[in-house]
Amino acid sequence: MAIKDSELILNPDGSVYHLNLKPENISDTIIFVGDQDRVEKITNYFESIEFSTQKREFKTQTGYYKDRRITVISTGIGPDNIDIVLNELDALVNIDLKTRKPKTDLTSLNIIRIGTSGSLQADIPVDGFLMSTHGLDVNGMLHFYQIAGISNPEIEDAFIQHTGWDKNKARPIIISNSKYLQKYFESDTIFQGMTGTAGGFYGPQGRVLRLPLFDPNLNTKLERFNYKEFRITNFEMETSVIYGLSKLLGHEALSLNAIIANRATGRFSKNPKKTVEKLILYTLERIVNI
Ligand code: R1P
Repeated sequence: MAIKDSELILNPDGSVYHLNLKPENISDTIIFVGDQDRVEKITNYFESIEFSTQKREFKTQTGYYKDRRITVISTGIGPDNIDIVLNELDALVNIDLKTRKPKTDLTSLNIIRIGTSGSLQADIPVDGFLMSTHGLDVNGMLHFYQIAGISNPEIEDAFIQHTGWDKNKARPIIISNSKYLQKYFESDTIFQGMTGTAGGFYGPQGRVLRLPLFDPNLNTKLERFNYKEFRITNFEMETSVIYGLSKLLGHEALSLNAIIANRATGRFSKNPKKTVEKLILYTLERIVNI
């Protein structure tokens, strides 16, 4: 059955509603960044750019780096934006936009996030890189989908017990990365760990300006969580939902983090732009081998 106009919204030119993209505008290798200004920091390294567009915070450029066709897209901040970006990108490759029907021959995208993040562990320093082996979802967005087959209840239960997680908050969900992509990006120079994905920057990540927190000890509990080989290394706002929706839709996803703050030591990078720049180069050099 055709998907109704109200459910899959297309612009008058046939592009998808928020991203303003048509199927031919994107590669199957896609870099996600949060900040729209980071898109050109990446595509400045490209030999050529064949397509650019922007609507709201969603800026997209597609071009070539060392003969590899790559799309870079800014997602803006937070899990809610990832819901839009991943569903619309998937529609571009896996739904026939003319007949409005899902295709039978599905395409799997390679999605690599280059993000900034705060470390929760004293031994993961500012200006380091971290690859997320898992996303720990503490924001609840994924509960609107059928996630039973992709979560890790054993580690989640240990986390719930360790933190005394309040039953009125959404159950935390743990989703693993793409092991297929991980092997192209792991090295001695990049830490690995479980990344907490919060639905906000201040309270949800334990920052106090004027509002008291529901659980003032939550960050300490996160820092101390230790179950089998799992510990929580850092906080940001997109990874768990990129991992969750990618798994559900059949895409490969990997999140790479430039650590620009250390919440355990209270330090902030003296040159976060340089750290992000180095992670961009690290990523581009490896993406061409996929
Ligand atoms: C918060 O300042 C934003 O920075 C981090 C967080 O995940 C959040 O999106 O990532 P980006 O630098 O990729 O946006």
